[in-house]
Amino acid sequence: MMITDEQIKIFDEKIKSADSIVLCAHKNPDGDALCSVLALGRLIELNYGKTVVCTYDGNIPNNLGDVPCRKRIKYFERIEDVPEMPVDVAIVLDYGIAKNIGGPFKFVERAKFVIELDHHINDAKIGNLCIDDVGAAATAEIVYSLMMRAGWTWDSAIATLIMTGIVTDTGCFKYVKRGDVMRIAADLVDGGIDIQRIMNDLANKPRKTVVTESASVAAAEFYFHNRLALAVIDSRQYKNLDGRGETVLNLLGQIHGVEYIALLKEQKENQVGISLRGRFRRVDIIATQLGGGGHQFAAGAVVHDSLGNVKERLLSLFKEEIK
Ligand SMILES: [Mn+2]
Repeated sequence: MMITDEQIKIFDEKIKSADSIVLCAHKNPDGDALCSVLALGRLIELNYGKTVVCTYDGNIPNNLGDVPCRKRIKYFERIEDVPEMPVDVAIVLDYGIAKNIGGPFKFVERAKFVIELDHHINDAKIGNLCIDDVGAAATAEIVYSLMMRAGWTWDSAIATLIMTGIVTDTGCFKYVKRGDVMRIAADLVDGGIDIQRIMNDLANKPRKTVVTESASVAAAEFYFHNRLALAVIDSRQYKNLDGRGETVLNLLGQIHGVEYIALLKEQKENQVGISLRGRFRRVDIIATQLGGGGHQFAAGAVVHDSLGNVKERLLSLFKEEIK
């Protein structure tokens, strides 16, 4: 994707004339969502001399607790004078579909102008200016492209944030489809970024999380001649989880013959979070049928029903898919 001169011009004009700028991404931010918001926020402060408000809803996992500028992002309900705060420009990053944004969406609704940067497939864009690229491996890649095209100055905090977004969304370069993101990573490494340190900081979970994840793996069930691995984390164990239970998905995905991996998380009574992964098998269609979405081989949904009903429904969808 090429960011056009026209897009740069509009971005520049809107930011220059804005008195209040709010940034947000999807609820329960992952590395790409969180770091893209923080990187673009810092870039605007550095290059336009403007103060921005970075917001989120849900939880930020512990393993992202040490990313640069982490303290700059605020839980949306803790932003002072929320009811009155006018919003000139809202920037939504890595959001997928509008309802994924959660609480901060009220800032977006109030905004005079909305800018979006995203790499999700989305038929209902909310931006007045859309700097999207479905071929990008991470939204952080789009932030980098914008920074380069605009000729902005940047620092090591921004570089670390961009690299963290890239390594988390690419599964440390496992899901890379296009060389661009490797070239960006190469430039960041030459600029002094230490990938090993970033990976080390990301491997930083509470012990109870790893214990809960491993118990869920040990109790996993297998269906359709072992092609589907299905793990569950019930509401009692859910509070121990940090992030999405990525380790459960990764471990089950290492089993010979497993093509689909599903993790059901009972977030509370009658609310189940579903994470789906496919090993060269699409799972986004099933996620969409459950009211969610995501990427081809990594998708998810939240269903308001009992754990038993959700499991039954998921199994019947997989039965259709696999037959
Ligand atoms: Mn992303």
